[in-house]
Amino acid sequence: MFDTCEYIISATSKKQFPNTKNNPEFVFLGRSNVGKSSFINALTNRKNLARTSSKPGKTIAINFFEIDKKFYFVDVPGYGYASRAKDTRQDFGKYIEEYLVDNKNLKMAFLLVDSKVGPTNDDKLMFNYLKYLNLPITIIGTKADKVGTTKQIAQAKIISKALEIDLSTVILTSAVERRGFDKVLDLINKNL
Ligand SMILES: Nc1nc2c(ncn2[C@@H]2O[C@H](COP(=O)(O)OP(=O)(O)OP(=O)(O)O)[C@@H](O)[C@H]2O)c(=O)[nH]1
Ligand SMILES: [Mg+2]
Repeated sequence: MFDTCEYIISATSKKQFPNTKNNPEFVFLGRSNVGKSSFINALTNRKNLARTSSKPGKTIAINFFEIDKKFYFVDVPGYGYASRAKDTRQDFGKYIEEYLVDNKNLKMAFLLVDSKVGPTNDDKLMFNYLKYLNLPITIIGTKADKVGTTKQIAQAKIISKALEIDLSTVILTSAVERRGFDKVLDLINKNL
């Protein structure tokens, strides 16, 4: 577990991005309401590090968290939230892109998809975009507690097939049941 988890800033433009001192960064992406902020809280074992909400569109800036004074977790606004004004959505796209492109410190993009729903078209677009940027990607299934125990593997297969990736690389997690995080922590440790 981590000793310190510190909120640094909510950035809405590139010039607000903090100087991460060439330390490793890990970003969590996914559609709105998929459970990104809850995931970060469960992963760090903190209740309210990242703000969560039952209403989609809670996270509206890129939030930086400094972990153990030596690496960063980055929580970004979710995509695919139709009710958001169009110009706001374009702004989001712009600064998420500014964050992702040419970011040499970014060790892993965790793409979160709903375990039960599987990858949506937006998820596939994001996955392809991350691949195009040559970023290391890990697919995380969220809210696995909503999938019956017997259906877990079948759901993971649906995700791996839809994205054409190896089944063994899909990690199903539940922030509610605090499950699946060991594998994620392993991946993070391997990239430090
Ligand atoms: N059952 C279940 N619900 C979850 C889980 N993780 C998150 N949720 C719920 O899903 C909703 C959205 O969670 P958030 O963590 O705020 O989602 P987000 O992806 O950060 O959303 P945006 O900030 O809008 O992009 C909340 O009501 C959470 O309680 C989970 O593992 N299981
Ligand atoms: Mg959020």
